[in-house]
Formats: sequence, structure tokens, C-alpha cells
Amino acid sequence: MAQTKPVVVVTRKLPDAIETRMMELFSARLNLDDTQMTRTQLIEAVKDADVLTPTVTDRIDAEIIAAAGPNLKLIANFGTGVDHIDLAAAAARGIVVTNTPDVLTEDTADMAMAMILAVARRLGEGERVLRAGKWSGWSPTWMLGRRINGKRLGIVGMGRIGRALAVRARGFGLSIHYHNRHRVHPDIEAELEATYWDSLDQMLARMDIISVNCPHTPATYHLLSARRLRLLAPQAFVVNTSRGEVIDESALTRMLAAGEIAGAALDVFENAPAVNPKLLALDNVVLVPHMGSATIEGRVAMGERVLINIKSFVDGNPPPDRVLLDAP
Ligand code: 8YV
Repeated sequence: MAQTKPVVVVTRKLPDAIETRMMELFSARLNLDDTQMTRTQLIEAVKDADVLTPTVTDRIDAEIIAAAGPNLKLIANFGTGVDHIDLAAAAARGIVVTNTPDVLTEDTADMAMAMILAVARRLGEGERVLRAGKWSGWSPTWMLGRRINGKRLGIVGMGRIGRALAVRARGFGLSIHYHNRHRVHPDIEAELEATYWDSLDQMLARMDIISVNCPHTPATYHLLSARRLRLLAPQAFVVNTSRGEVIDESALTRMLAAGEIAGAALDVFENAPAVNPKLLALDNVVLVPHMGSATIEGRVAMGERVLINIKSFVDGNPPPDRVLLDAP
């Protein structure tokens, strides 16, 4: 007897190859014009969906989860970060959540490295001057940045992306320091010649560059608080390719404006897509619109990961990328 295909609601436009496969495998409801779904549309969509595939731009909170019909058993997120999904509410309803780890590690680490270089060498500033027709020619003392080679990089969060960044940064002559909930395996530390700091405060005070690479969870909200930002040296740079919420963005902005921190490169923002106008007005910042994993290869690989998670689940097998609720 022919079985009906599970209804999969995909909230945003995905690469064509992924959408085609979605249509072949499932009864997929695609969003071909990529208009962000409203809350009302999301609430309506989860009523009869078997699977929801959201992205970072959808807030899947307790209210949306409560509106879900009895068929919704899987939220197969397109993306690694799941801070936009109320995991506890999903778990309470017996809804499994999956994400797409691994496949965006290298691209995001590339972006973090590019942003370290961009902010320290003032690429954005230089480009803005040139494009504005304000460049009057070379000068020995104009637009000087800071050398990367020989400096200390403090990585906050030594997961996959943190480690991939460390590999790159060593190639640029940076020494690697890190703070993480758990110390990484001694072999990895040895390979990266990485120095572990149990105390984030102690590490922050000693670094030339800080890169935020931990996920946003209740435990990491404003991890770089105003108090901790004040521990940074005035010549330090801050780079964030994780989530805006990990840094107290208002405090960071105030300190950048006051010259108490040398510069920042941000791919993510607390109220994205809105960006604090005071940040926009600063010259010593590189601002990128959440492009960390934005490669064609990465997006296709993320989509394939979503397909594998859904197919495994609907076939009755454990999906490979199940997200477990952190112990409180
Ligand atoms: C994704 C990201 O593009 O995967 C993540 O956590 O931050 C991004 O790079 C986005 O989340 C897609 O939903």
C-alpha cells in the first residue's frame, strides 16, 4: 500500500538541488520567493506539518511549538545554531530537533580569520576611503594597522569552529589561547600549541585579539559583559562570528567609540537584521551581514544534512544530528 509522504514545511528558499530532492522524498512545502514567514503563517504551518525546517530567521518559541499539531515530531533546522528554537518546549512535546554541524565549520573559520585580518589591517576603512574618492596617494604614516604575526589570539569556545580557526591562525603566526567549558584533549592542545585558560577573565586581559566561537545559550548570553570587556587591553580587537547575544553589544559599542578597545569585526548582531546606528557610525569596526557560512558549497552541504536528518527520522532511524537539551 502506498504510504503518504510526510509533510515538510521549509521556511526559506534553499538551494535548488536541495529543494528538488525535498520534493522527491517528501511532500515538501517550499518557500520559493523566500519571503520570511510571519508568526501567524508559522503557527498555521505547524498545525499539520510532520516536519518543520526553519532557519536562524524564524523564532520557534514555546507559543509556536504549543500551536503544533500532533503530527509535528521533528524540527530539522537548516543551520548549526539552535538558539532560535525553544529546545525545552520542543522536548516537552516530544519533538526531536536536529541541526547541521560540521559542514559549515571551514567556511565560518575562514570568515573569522578574514575578519581578524580585516579589522587589524583596516581593510574596510581603506576601501571606504578609496571608493569615496578621498585617497590622495600613498603616505608612509597613513592608515597604519597592526601586525598579526606574533600576536596572541584568545578563542572563546574551542569547538569545531574554534579549532578550525586556530589551525588557520597559526599559519598567520598567531599564538593560540582558549577558554572553553571543558579543556580539549591534550593531543589537540599539543597540535595547536594552545594555552588553556580556565579563567575567561584572565585570558581576556592578556590577549591582542579575541574571537567568539561559542554557541549562544542561556549560559553564554552576554558572556562578554561590560565588566569583562573592560578587562581587555586598549589595543585589543574583538571578532564575533557566533551570535550577537554573546557580547553586550551596547557596552562594546561605547568602548569602541571611546577608544577603549581598538576595533571589532562583527558578522552577527544582537538585534539582527537591525544594526545599532552607533556601530555603523564607527570607523574601527568591520560589519558583515551574517555571512559566516555563506558559500554555495556550504549551503548545499547544510541542505544535504537536513535531508539526511529528515529521511533517517521518517524511516524510523535516529537522525545523525539530534540536538540534546543541555543539562541545566
Ligand atoms: C547559518 C549560522 O547560515 O548555522 C548557523 O548557526 O549561524 C549560519 O551560518 C544560519 O544559521 C542558517 O540558519
